Amino acid sequence: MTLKYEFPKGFWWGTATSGPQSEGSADVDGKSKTIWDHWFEIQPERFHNGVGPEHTSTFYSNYKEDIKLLKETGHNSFRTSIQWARLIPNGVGEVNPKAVEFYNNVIDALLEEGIMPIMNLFHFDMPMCMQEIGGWESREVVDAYAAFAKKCFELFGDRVKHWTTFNEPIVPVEGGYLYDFHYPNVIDGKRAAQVGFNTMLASAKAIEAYKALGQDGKIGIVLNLTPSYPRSTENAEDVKAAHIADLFFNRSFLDPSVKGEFPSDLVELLKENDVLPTYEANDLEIIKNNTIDFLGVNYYQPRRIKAKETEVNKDVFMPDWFFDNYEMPGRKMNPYRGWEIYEKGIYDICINLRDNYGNIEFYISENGMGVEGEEQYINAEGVIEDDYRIEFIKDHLAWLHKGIEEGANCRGYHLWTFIDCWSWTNSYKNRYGLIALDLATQKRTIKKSGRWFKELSEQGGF
Ligand code: BGP
Repeated sequence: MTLKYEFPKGFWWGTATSGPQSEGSADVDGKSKTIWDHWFEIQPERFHNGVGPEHTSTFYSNYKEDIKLLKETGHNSFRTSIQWARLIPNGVGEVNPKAVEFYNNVIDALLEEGIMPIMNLFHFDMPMCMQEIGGWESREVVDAYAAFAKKCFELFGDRVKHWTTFNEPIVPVEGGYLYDFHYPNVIDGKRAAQVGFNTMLASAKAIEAYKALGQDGKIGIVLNLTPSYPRSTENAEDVKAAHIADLFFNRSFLDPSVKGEFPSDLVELLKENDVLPTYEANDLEIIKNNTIDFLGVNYYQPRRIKAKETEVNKDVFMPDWFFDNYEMPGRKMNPYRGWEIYEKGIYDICINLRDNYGNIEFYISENGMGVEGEEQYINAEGVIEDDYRIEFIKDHLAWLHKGIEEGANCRGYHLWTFIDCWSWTNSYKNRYGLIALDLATQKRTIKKSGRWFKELSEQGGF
């Protein structure tokens, strides 16, 4: 069969999930609380339908069967995360043997099925004991995280050859310190800047620890890139506003991760507004010397930006002082999640990485479509016919293919997600999986997209 879109040999086909969203067993076998467990205890009403982080799928107890389903849906690679609160329940010190056993079993089972594990070390899941001493505002936590990362490399690095230090590090900054959708629900741009800087430093320190061990693998970071498009490219104020949004939400982590340096215009802007984070003498050198080997790109949506038109409260520094979001007429929306669908964004990312970031090796580490009420698409055989998801993937892959043809160094495509999973404050509102989960019975049923994904992976394209 001739394929219209054929991807390079050895392309990574798979999905991503995270420990806190899939493992369940939140308080089993010595795992301590994360900020999510804590926040749900004190404010359950902030979670969709009051469904908290203990209601995930049951990967902790059911990983063997789930890994068979990975195989059945054509995965040759898979990303999940190691929960810090499970491996080192006090944040520092003693390692939990039950957690070591679990992650060893998962890694071995993946390898037995010929599925390459990509292990991530932080997916929004700050151990509560670490938050209590300041979370990412604290240097002690930065060092504790680096020690946790080193422990993971020592324990699992003989088999795991692809690591990522963080998933979407900008999200806890936005959610926890700017826009109130993660614990600790602070709204303060100055503190946000410090949290962002310390997270970046923590990533570099983990990379430093990895390199010092001399293991023969690669280490990277997963960033959610949101290309920023100005309302009008002819309006200098719109262009400037889009540039500033790009500095805050993309380049704040992309530049130091790939190039080892923060963008000078971002530094200037923070300085002018008296919100530059504090740092120690050799922090910048650590960041400079410990850049990534490869990048994971999560792509969901672009940002549409216009010059600031609305009034701002100048009491607390916020990125929003410099731009407004622009509701571009006619843009295609995912009505459930409220996110714009703009397939070409994935191509623009390819070209940006090719031209401005040394053509860094990357893979699409998340892309996906969250849908409510998928039960309405169940056919007589009990299978969800999610043709919209297949179309969504194809449309993005077509643009990704074009980017690769034009020289972008992309090694794979991972969908979010494998089995429908629990999702932060949205809980089970939006379903993203190749496999449907019945939360009450824990029954898994492969969706039409899951069958199609296997074909896609086996053919190496479509
Ligand atoms: C990404 C996260 C995932 C996942 C996904 C879908 O930002 O890395 O953890 O949740 O988005 O988003 P949501 O669950 O908010 O709909």
